[in-house]
Amino acid sequence: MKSDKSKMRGTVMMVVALLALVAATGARRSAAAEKPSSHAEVTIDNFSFGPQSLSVKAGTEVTWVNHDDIPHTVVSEDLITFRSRALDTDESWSFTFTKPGTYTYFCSIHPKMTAKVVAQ
Ligand SMILES: [Cu+2]
Repeated sequence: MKSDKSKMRGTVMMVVALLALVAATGARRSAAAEKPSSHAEVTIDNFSFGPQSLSVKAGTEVTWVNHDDIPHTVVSEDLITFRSRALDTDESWSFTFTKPGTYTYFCSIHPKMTAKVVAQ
């Protein structure tokens, strides 16, 4: 009888270890699945940024793509947080918004071009 009991305990331990392994694998999978969703795109077309207001989760990488025939830049209102080089046709530039906040930006070549990214 004693050996039966210890055999059972061994089986229970194995099941617990298996469950822990499954849980760990699931956690790793969901962490990996979050990566692609933390990316967003803004297009520059006909002298405007689209969308005008982009809402993202903090940690999201935003990529701007210039579809115009003339160069544009992407510069934060405070001139410090981010500042792209001049983007020629079909060139892109990315910035990751690590901190929550509202980030208004503009094109330094055409300062009337403005838009914002809201990171939550
Ligand atoms: Cu511009």
